[in-house]
Amino acid sequence: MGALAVGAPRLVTIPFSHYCEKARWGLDHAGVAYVEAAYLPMLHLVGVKGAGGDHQVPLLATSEGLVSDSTDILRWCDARTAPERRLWPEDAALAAEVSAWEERFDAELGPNARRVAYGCVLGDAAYMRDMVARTLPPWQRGLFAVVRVPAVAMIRRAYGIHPAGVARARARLDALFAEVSTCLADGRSWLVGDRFTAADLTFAALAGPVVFPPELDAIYGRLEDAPAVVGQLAGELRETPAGRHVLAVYVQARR
Ligand SMILES: N[C@@H](CCC(=O)N[C@@H](CS)C(=O)NCC(=O)O)C(=O)O
Repeated sequence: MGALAVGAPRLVTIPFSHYCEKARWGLDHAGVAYVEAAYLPMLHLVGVKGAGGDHQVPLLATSEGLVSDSTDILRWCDARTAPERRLWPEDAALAAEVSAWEERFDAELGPNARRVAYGCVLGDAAYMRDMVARTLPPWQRGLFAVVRVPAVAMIRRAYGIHPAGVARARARLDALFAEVSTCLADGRSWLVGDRFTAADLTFAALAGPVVFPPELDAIYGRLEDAPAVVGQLAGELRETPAGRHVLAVYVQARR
């Protein structure tokens, strides 16, 4: 167990990480007040280690201890939410279905969406600079201007951002979107049961960087201003039922 936070929980993030958006959404949905401590990639280690964590974000430091994975953060939120707003239904069979989707999205959608999205934008210095400017304090913007080239090279290495890797990730993304589209083909509004759950939240949050819902403009900027490859990617995914589900879930459950 790491350092205990005094007062409101502190959410350590890389602000444009989709796993961090998932955690933020869970906290907002539960009505939990928190303070976000946002860091550039690599610099996030200062925030994470300082709070007593390992190396990944999101990390939630609470007065009861650390919660160090986006799924555990959603569970932590659920334990503080009225039953009718919980992200896992009370019914055990439905809850198991929610967990099955949620775990698949964490394992398959998160890494592949990250690879595809970084593949589109990492090489665009102006886009990256603007995203950093939208989401991080001035001193980190200044630092990014100095370290951008080696930082981008490290991100490329860490996540395997090269043409063949990005193409493989895109194929996996398309297969997962096709599977979700099939699940939605009976006209259902939510992936499991008759209300919003952790399955919808996780799918929408982790697909955010490739579908570009307008609710994320404060982070990623407007789709019209993004590199043309992003417009094409988001346009193609938005034509699928799964892509439309991402947009609909953001409208209905995130505004
Ligand atoms: N399973 C983790 C995945 C989180 C994750 O992959 N975080 C990335 C950012 S998107 C990270 O912290 N990368 C930096 C590192 O690993 O040091 C979760 O759901 O919280």
